[in-house]
Amino acid sequence: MRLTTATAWTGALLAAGAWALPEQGAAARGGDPAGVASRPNILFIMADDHAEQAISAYGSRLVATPAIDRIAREGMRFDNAFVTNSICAPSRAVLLTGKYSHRNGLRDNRDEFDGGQVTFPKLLRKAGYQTAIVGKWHLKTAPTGFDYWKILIDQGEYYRPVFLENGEEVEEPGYVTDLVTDAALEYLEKRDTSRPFALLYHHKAPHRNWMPNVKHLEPYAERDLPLPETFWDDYAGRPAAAAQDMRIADMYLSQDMKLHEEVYGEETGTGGLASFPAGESWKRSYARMTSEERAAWDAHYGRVNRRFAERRPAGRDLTEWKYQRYVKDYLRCVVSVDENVGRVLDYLDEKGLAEDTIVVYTSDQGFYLGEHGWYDKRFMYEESLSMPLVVRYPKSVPAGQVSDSLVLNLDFAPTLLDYAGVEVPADMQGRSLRGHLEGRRPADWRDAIYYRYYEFPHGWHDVRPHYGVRTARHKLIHFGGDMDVWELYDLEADPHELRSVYAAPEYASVRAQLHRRLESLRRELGDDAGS
Ligand SMILES: [Ca+2]
Repeated sequence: MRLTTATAWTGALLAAGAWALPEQGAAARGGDPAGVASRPNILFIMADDHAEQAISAYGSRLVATPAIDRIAREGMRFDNAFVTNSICAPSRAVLLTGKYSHRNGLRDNRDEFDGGQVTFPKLLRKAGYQTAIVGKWHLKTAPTGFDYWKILIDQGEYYRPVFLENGEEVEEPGYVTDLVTDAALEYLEKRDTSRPFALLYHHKAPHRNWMPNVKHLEPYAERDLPLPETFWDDYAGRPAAAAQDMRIADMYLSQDMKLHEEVYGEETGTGGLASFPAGESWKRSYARMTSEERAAWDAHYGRVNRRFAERRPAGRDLTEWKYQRYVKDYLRCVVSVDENVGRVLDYLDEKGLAEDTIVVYTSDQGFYLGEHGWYDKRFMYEESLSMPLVVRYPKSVPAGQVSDSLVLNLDFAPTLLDYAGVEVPADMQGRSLRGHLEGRRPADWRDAIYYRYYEFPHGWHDVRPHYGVRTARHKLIHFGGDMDVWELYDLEADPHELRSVYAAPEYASVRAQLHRRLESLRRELGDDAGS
């Protein structure tokens, strides 16, 4: 059942009985024998493509994010948090199931999520929690395990987005990040206060094509941002890095740069998928704004268009111009996300809920903000392998902690179940972070993580399928598809991963150890070989 044809499947859902009333929790049945009411509330906040480089708690040089920083300051920041497959839908399937892509069946953005499988919201709901998701879903099939859902269809729109509210289509005027937050607050306001809640509050922003709220257009208007050190990477010795189509230099002049057709003339960007009708797509996005929004938009971008028409940047000059345009819009979207996270934190304070609520802020993966000359994600290199992760729970998590343990998005489901007092199914592949959060790091914590990316040759950006292992210091990657290439990085000597030392004689023993570790991880996790 696909979500893209909303009206068709709404009927099917009704027929299938998906509208049955939520199960009643113990507390609602009278009394509280299971102690449900004393369990923590869960507010799980996930942004889309929000890189650590754009969060001030992680030392960003680019933007201030006071609300997200507050969660970090009042709880724990994880500095080595990673995803198992750096792309939108697969990351969300890992979150729900606590299982790798090869086990939950969703390997790339083309796959559909099997909603019949066990997920942590289903288990929480069975245990008496009221469960809800608002905002980005992106798993094609209808949500299961939630009492309430109000989701965007596919990627969603920045302006006047269309939501599916428990199956019913609702188009709402305004800006998506504000509207998703309104939905979250409305849900909290209407909830049953006798039972704990688990709310997944998922932003679309700052996903491509980075359309800011018109009230946030002025920041960065008159100042330029610094280029990352690796911006002009030549990809020497890294054929998969050289072969991708995700360079800022190749971004669309229409959809990404928001130039008008009369200014750019002919689209010269490949944008990650040369056959994509970028100009038409941009016109449709622009047309979604109200006349007032459009007037504010044009007041700012009209100037950008005029300056572009006067200067006509080309070559490296054009690439640097694109970088400024891209990253500024990205950061403006982040400003709105942070402002809205602040609204929700304020709500928890006002209602006296902060003490009893676990608040998680994370993203479905990291992102390139010009490092290696790129935007997008997918690669097992640090910027996209990483995800920001900060967690606050005043009742049991001391403030001001930082962890450098290797943690994964696989660990979310076991952690939240653990805190809710629900048994973690044996076939979930992550581990609870509770010990870390409460200052008791388990002695047998993992010393290596396994990664695998699949989307090739279909889909966007031409990143070759690859898998690998990362330890605290080293990373071994195998690129397949139309290649057969191994890379090895020493993250201490080469933190930007510019020089593969796979063939270097002095790394022979490290290489052999990593190969063994990779094979043992694959056996342990039940992933077969193959590229
Ligand atoms: Ca994403």
